[in-house]
Amino acid sequence: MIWNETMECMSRDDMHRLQRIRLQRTVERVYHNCEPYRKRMQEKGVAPNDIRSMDDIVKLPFTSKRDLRDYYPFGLLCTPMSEIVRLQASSGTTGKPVVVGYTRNDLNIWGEVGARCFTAYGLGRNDVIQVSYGYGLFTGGLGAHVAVETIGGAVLPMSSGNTEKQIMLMHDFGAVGLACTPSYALYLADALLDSGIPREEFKLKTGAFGAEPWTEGMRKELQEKLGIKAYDLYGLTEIIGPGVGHECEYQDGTHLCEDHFYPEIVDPATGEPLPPGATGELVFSTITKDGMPLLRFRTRDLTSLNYETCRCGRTSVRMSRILGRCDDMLIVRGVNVFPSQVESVICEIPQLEPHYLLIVDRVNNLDTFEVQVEVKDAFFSDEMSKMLELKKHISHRLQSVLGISPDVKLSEPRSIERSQGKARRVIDKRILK
Ligand code: DLL
Repeated sequence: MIWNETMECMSRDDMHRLQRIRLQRTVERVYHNCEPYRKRMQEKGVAPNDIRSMDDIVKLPFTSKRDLRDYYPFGLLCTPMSEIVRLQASSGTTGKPVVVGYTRNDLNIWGEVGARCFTAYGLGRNDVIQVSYGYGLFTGGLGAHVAVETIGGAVLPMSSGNTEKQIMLMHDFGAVGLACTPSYALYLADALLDSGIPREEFKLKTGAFGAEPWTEGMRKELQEKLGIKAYDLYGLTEIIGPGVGHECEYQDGTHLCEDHFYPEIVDPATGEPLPPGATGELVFSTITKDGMPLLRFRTRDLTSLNYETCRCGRTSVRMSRILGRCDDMLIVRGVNVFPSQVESVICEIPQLEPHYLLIVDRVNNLDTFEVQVEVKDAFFSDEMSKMLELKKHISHRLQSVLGISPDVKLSEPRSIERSQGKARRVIDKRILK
């Protein structure tokens, strides 16, 4: 099912034309209504009428999380406060949060793009959809909420936590859709098993998972454990929240709502644009938002874009799974390591649970790298030789994928801390030294 066929299946030429018009309008607006943008553009020697085609976008300065911090809280708003009807924020690792202001029109856009996502997952007006993303300043809960309301489904606003109740209501209310982080979905899957309620008594068939990187292996695990189809939901606070992109029934790339959020891929080190298909840093320009439009925002997310028409009929560009964030990349003994690479190895080994933790440290000027991973109940054994053999196998697989060999520590079932929101997978003790 497609929510907005005109926009989602438009020819590439028409899309380009629409994007150009919308970009030009946005550039005009930020230039005339927002001092920091005007200053930056003047410094770069670019004026609104220099943007004649989409290719001219590279003339515009980048924006980054740093700018949102520097102009905290409202310095990047392009409308008077009287037009702002909602504030959301994302907590950074340090200091002040990143704040975003939405006008009524921005909230309508959020509902529209969210509706595209949930429709693409096959959900509709007859479905009860449980939203177990956190409600509050985090955009997950309220973003998924407005999406479900827009498609006319019945939203069950659970927020995260209170797992027993989550399972009870999922069962009693016959929830068909579940929206939460993939790590929380995994937690719920285990809780569902523990509840003793037969799986056939649940109506769950669709998951809308995002807010953190996850792998194909994790998808398989979730689909099997919950008996559902698990779809990717992508977004970020600065751009709007969940709804920037979504998978369709073919689960073959995340369609971006590019009539609202124009994507580019650049070299994360130099900022130079990369050719179509190349992997690099995703950059977004919002081209319809009023409250706080962002031009050329550096997401730090690493991915690639595919402009071929999808089998579902949508022409919208598809991004591949987020490999990780530039700033999540660990450099261990000079080798680049992404947590998602470790996850893909763990998910392909049947004796392991997809619960893991990477611990990096520096001892005597040498990096140490430990991967803790849980062994499944059925395989956990007191027999030393069995466990040693498994450890060797994991080390060998990690070595061949990562190019370095971590110390593998097998943990007992359910010993690694579970997450109810975004999972914390990495402890880098070197940062504290
Ligand atoms: O996580 C918004 C969101 C809520 C998206 C619910 C999807 C579902 P932030 O807290 O600002 O916003 O974090 C944004 O999370 O730049 C990515 O690094 C990561 N991320 C979000 N969705 C995905 C995904 C929300 N589907 C940051 N796959 C982004 C991989 C994701 N990473």
